[in-house]
Amino acid sequence: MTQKFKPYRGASGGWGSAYSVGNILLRERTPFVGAHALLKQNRPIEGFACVSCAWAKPHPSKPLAFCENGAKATAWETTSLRCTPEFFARHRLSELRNWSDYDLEQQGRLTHPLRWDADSDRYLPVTWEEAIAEIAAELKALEHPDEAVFYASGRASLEASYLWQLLARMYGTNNLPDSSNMCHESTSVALPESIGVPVGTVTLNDFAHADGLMIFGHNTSSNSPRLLHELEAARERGAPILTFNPLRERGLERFTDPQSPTQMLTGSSIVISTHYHQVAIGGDVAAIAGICKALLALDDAAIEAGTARVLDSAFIAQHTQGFDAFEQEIRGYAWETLERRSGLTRGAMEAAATVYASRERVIAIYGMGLTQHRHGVLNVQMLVNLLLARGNIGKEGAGICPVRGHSNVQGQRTVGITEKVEMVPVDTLREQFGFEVPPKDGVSTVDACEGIIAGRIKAFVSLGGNFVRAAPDTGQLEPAWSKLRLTVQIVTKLNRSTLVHGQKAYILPCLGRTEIDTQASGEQQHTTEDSTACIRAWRGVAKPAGELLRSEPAIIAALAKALLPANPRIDWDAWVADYGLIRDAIATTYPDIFHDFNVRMLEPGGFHKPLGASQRQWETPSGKAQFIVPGTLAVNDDVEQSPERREVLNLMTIRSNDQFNTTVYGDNDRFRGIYGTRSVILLHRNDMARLSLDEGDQVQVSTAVDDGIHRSVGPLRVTPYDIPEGCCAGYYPECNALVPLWHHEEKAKVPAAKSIPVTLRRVIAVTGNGNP
Ligand SMILES: Nc1nc2c(c(=O)[nH]1)N[C@H]1C(S)=C(S)[C@@H](COP(=O)(O)OP(=O)(O)OC[C@H]3O[C@@H](n4cnc5c(=O)[nH]c(N)nc54)[C@H](O)[C@@H]3O)O[C@H]1N2
Ligand SMILES: Nc1nc2c(c(=O)[nH]1)N[C@H]1C(S)=C(S)[C@@H](COP(=O)(O)OP(=O)(O)OC[C@H]3O[C@@H](n4cnc5c(=O)[nH]c(N)nc54)[C@H](O)[C@@H]3O)O[C@H]1N2
Ligand SMILES: [Mo]
Repeated sequence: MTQKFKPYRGASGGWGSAYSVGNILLRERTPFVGAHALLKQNRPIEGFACVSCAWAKPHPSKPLAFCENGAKATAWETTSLRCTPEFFARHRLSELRNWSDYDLEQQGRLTHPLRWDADSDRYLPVTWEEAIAEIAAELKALEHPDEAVFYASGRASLEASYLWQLLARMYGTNNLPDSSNMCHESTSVALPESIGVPVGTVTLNDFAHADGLMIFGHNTSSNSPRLLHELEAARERGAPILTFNPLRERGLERFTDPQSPTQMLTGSSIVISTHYHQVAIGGDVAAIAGICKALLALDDAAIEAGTARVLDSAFIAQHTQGFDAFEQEIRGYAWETLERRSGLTRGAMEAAATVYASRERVIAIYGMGLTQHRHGVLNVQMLVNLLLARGNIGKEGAGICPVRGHSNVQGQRTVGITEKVEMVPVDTLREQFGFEVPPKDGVSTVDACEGIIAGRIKAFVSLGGNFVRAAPDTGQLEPAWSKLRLTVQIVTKLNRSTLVHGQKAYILPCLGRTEIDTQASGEQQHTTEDSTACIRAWRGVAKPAGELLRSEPAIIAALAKALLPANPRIDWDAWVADYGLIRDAIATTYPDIFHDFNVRMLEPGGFHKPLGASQRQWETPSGKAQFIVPGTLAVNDDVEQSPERREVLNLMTIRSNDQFNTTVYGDNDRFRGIYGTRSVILLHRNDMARLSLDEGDQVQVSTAVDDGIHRSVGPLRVTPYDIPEGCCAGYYPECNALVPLWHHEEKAKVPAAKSIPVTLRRVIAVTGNGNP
């Protein structure tokens, strides 16, 4: 496809979205069942939960309960394309390693268990029995269970996730890193300190009652498009929406609802953000501090005028701690500093405070733009501070809303996938299954990478995902990864993590969530938890992509039987035969959340996990909600940007509208007006002028840190863009090689993929009009 760069002036959603869905159905040669499956998408009990994002599904469901990207994800899974042993007979892995992510996954669904054959450098078919026995033997041969890692991407059901953590812990390790470690772990660390819960406090009901919304660092139109319906409804009620994002994301500006015949036929659209603030990358702490400072000034004025207070002083007195220190710190910041750090004017921050102060029920939504920073935890806590100042937590229509990524990533934490022992009900598990949870914390994603690079970790078993591609510092990780003794990928499609493999390597192909899962007791249901802590049952509707595919619970149980000594309290076969028994076990481990699980999962609309904060019960050490004093306004204090380092830009890695994480559906990023290529770097025109770069120049991008490692990606096309000066953007996962492993959130260890200091070097200059 030819490359094209042209601002997108349309709304998000609308016909562009309908065409895009049509295209992928054609390209994946989606059979009728696949297209038909869309009608069952997000229909609880009779249908399946979307395999794309974790946004909540309304009850009752809408006639077409899917969005553009959900439809793409379904088409991707229900494709009629197959990646069979014949494919591997034609291609050696050394060849496949040069293929793009797109081309690899475009081969379709994997159909056979496979084992890498060193002599021919190919994957050859192997029986399930052999594969499982050999993997178990390798794991048993390790000197210590901590030499193995059990990674989980966030898609597996609650049932599969529960079995996964049990398998790892009974084997002897808490090495259970997951995709959250690269994603919302900043949330999981920030919120318990602030409000005593690890997840968001709002439900769809709150969205229906909010009279104001704020959106920080979330690209809603591409990544959780169904959330646009809640935003649209809020706008129709007259609620203002304040957006803070370095980029003017199109779907946060205008949206045409594909479900609205009037909007579709008339081409009309609705304005989503009433106020759009292009904060600098990493400028959120300063921006929120500025809004809080303006809020304090409004409150001072109200006290003087004898009018209603702007701060919710009763709430602050009764429910919170630490306000005085917080207030003092905020008053102490100079506007000039806040402006420089945030990239916003004082007027903009004051205007935001005025709008915020005028609303009674406000929800704050956020995504990776807050979490993937050195101070990602502080980013989140500042947003909570802002909500607490006006009592916007624990009342209907208000609260904090981290938008989770993978469709069950929140749920897998709920049932024990975590490397942190303090999160595990050790006593209950001992009583239930008669085993001791290993006392030592396991590894996070970053720790796992360090362990692999240092040679401490010898085996890596993945329940989904594409670790090698999703993790930071690709240039360090890949060579180390191929020295692992064992790599096992339980996946649906070929990806880079299957090709850069260990000395013994297996691919175990599994059923996807859209597919009918038949076990000894009949067709099985499974459950997930969404971003609003709502737990529900689902079932697949499509015919499995191959006869040999096994479900994730069946694969995990087979591994457990081969790896672990027999345990009279666990009948793995019975669990696989009837997932209802796994749910009974989950209910025993976590009775407060999952009592009567098999019944409640079928309730219309599912059931919600109890969350103290949404009832104003604060499960923090002080028993109160905590104001957190920022202490710093810096983006990267280890790689601080000084005026002399003006050649250094701050790079964020972003997703296009045509990808799901490392799965690249195509080369177009429609809403950003970029077509036919992902090899671009988006720059402000002033930075281009200062660095003497022209549109269309090709540059090599290097990480500007001094740790003795050269990290570079390119060539990327210089593309002028509406982005704050000093900031630039490139695509994930292509730019992951630029993220130093140590450049992560300080407490949560989430790679700081949104603020990488980089320099650019021109390698090919354009001549004339913008064409190389
Ligand atoms: N179609 C599709 N859906 C997805 C995914 C996908 O890849 N494709 N991925 C899923 C997953 S796992 C996740 S975690 C979510 C990710 O969804 P998002 O949380 O939206 O993550 P990103 O796409 O990385 O976009 C981050 C946004 O933050 C902005 N941003 C970057 N830096 C800053 C900053 O310093 N401050 C502020 N205020 N904004 C900033 C960027 O401009 C961008 O709009 O989506 C999920 N859903
Ligand atoms: N630079 C940079 N790096 C990032 C990010 C960023 O914004 N910037 N984002 C981070 C985030 S938020 C996340 S969540 C991670 C994502 O990291 P991962 O979750 O590891 O990666 P995915 O790309 O989602 O995994 C895709 C693979 O999952 C497999 N798969 C798909 N469906 C199923 C299924 O039903 N079962 C099984 N077993 N396998 C399946 C397919 O084989 C597919 O190739 O990446 C992180 N890395
Ligand atoms: Mo994510």
